[in-house]
Amino acid sequence: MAAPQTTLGADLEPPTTDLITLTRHILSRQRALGEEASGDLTMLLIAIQVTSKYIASNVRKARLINLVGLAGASNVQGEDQKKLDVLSNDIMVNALSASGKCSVMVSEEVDEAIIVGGSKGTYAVVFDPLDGSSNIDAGVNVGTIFGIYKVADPSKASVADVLKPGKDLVAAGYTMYGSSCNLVLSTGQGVDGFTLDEALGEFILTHPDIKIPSRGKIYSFNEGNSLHFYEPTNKYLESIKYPANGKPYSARYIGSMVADVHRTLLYGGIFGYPDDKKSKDGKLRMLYEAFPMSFLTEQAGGVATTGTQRILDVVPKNIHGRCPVFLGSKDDVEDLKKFYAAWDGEKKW
Ligand code: AHM
Ligand code: MG
Repeated sequence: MAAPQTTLGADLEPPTTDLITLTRHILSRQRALGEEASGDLTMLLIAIQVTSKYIASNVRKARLINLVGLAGASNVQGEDQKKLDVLSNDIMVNALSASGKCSVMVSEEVDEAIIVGGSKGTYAVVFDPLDGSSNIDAGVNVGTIFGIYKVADPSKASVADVLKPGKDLVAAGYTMYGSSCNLVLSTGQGVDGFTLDEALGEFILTHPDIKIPSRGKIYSFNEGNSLHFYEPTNKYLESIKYPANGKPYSARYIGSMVADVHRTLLYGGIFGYPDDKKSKDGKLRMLYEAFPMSFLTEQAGGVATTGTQRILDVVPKNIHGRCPVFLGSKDDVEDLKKFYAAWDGEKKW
């Protein structure tokens, strides 16, 4: 008997002859700004995309080249650093320093802000070189998150250049190292997603102008913490698990913010890492986790809140500070906010 046939391939399109690479995309955005664009942001973003390719290559080979496991040190938050955390950090610090366009850096893995001596760079970059470390050794998706601020006077570059609210970011993005390597970027004119074509060594525009659906069907929280959650968070979760219409939301939680936010941007729904009775500031770091992801979310038409205030309005007091995060589809996050608005309890945020 003949094997059953699939229809795969019946309507395959020939390959495009007009690839939009990330470099081409960034250059076209620069050209659209005309004379006022110096090209510095372009150079900086090109440096970042190279670090993403290099980190992606190391993540993929990690098990084979003895890059799994702990590095034997801990970072300022007291977390054990993995070898890949340290390597990814060094890759980014070296590339950004060498770009000549960056005079201040803040990394999750480095205690103090890094001031690049003698740099005339007019930008500051905040980053988590490899987010989702707990997933690294299991081969689960991890990612790099970055945000970019303008530096007013590079000769006086200081930590003050990054102690600014997320609404002041000029660009933000992340690279997800997963079944495919995706770089998602916003320079404040919407959000575009690129997929690394490993044969070409180029990020190709595959997700132009990402818009979050106004409502989703997925919630993404670490419910193992619900014992500690404030009442509005738990009540909201109840409302989507036992809804009046009998159609509960699905739960998806990878435990890598980049992967959970990436899915939320594409499919819609809500991602949350709440503050709670035990962790009054939540877990996620403001500068290099909450702000870039909130910037991308808003640029894609979604909402990002601490439960009671817009995340991008928060002014950070120190570079490794944390804040609660609820982000995603507009209608879903607005529903969550209503539970906080109706609550007469107190929380820090
Ligand atoms: P990390 O920067 O140490 O990797 O921690 C951040 C990660 C996020 O990617 C993820 O959303 C969260 O921590 C997961 O935390 P938990 O394991 O408590 O659910
Ligand atoms: Mg992180």
